Amino acid sequence: MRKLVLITAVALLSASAANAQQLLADANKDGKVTQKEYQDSRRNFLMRSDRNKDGKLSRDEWTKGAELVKAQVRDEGVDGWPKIGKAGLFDILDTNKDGSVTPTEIDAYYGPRFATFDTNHDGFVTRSEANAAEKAARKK
Ligand SMILES: [Ca+2]
Ligand SMILES: [Ca+2]
Ligand SMILES: [Ca+2]
Repeated sequence: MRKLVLITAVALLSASAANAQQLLADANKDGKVTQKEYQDSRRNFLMRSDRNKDGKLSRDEWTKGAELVKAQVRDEGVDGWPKIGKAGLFDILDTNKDGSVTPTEIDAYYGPRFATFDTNHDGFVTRSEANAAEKAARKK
């Protein structure tokens, strides 16, 4: 029983580290993340699933990509992996409902999200802001 608790705690810790790292898409390593860095990282991450390289994600590509990420996270033993890749996000991102997600649609979604992390509205998300956002997300 004790062992199980320990494993869960470790899994939670690594999940938290992964999330904070993901949020801190600090490309130029200056300790803070700009909106562009954040959008670039989300876009690049999602567009990796564009298998036929036509510059957009079909639902099929999305699903396959999500399965891949899920498998990776599961292999790393990160808690909460079944929640990853829920189909809902595809529909949220596909704002013009043409059945594919484009880089423009991805940027349009993650731009305003960045603003919610940047609590003092200086255009940068610092590590402490990222941690606070991550904590808030965990409470929901
Ligand atoms: Ca930076
Ligand atoms: Ca594609
Ligand atoms: Ca679309």
